Amino acid sequence: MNNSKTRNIAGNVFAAKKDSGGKTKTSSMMLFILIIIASAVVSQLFAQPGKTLEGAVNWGNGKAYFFKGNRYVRYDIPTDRTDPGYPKFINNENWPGLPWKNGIDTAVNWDNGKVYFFKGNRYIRYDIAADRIDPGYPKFINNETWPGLPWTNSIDAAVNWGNGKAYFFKGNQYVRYDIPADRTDPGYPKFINNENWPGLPWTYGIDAAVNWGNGKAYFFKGNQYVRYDIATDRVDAGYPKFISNETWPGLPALLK
Ligand SMILES: [Ca+2]
Repeated sequence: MNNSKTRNIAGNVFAAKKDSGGKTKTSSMMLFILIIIASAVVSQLFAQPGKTLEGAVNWGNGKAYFFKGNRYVRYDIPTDRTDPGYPKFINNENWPGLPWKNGIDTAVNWDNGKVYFFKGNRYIRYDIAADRIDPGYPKFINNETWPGLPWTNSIDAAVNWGNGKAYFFKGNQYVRYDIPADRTDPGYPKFINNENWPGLPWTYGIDAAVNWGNGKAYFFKGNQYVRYDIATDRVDAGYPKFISNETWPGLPALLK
């Protein structure tokens, strides 16, 4: 079916060429090229960018932020819904000093009044009280700034576990970072698997993770999420679920 279609299109083009004069031949070829360019542009415009989150962070004041592309939403934790007026754009007005307008890899609240944002091979420290990034950033992700972290770019997700440890995820691996000692714990990276993360349905490519501050953490991948119970150290029953307006009111608007 597809082959014959291709043959017909090719045949028509050939016939058009054969029948046309010189000038018409050139213009029909240009039209052909324009159609190819136009279809490429249209397919880019309508391409599903992937309904996935890029970052999630608990701000520690009853609000959480979710990032995707060049936009973000503020989520109200007590009422469990997206605040009115969101999504908004990531810009210098909304995030003073943030050097990036899109594609945040991950963000993590360090629980000391600072939030770290990561993008590519760099990161920044954001001061919650001052509501702007600290001077001297961005810095590079390396062994001096993040001792023991085995990666220097494109962190998938990071979450503060609330017990002096934070977890960083990249690909099929993760590390546990000791916050007071400011270094990666020995023995890491380890693999993301059912032994290390009981009940987690994914072994690679975590989009985002956030500690909800109530003994639960959420992990997001694609159009799904799981709720992880920190005390029992396993995914709660009934997960994964889909990210929808029922499970995360207002959040799907960010993923469009
Ligand atoms: Ca991410």
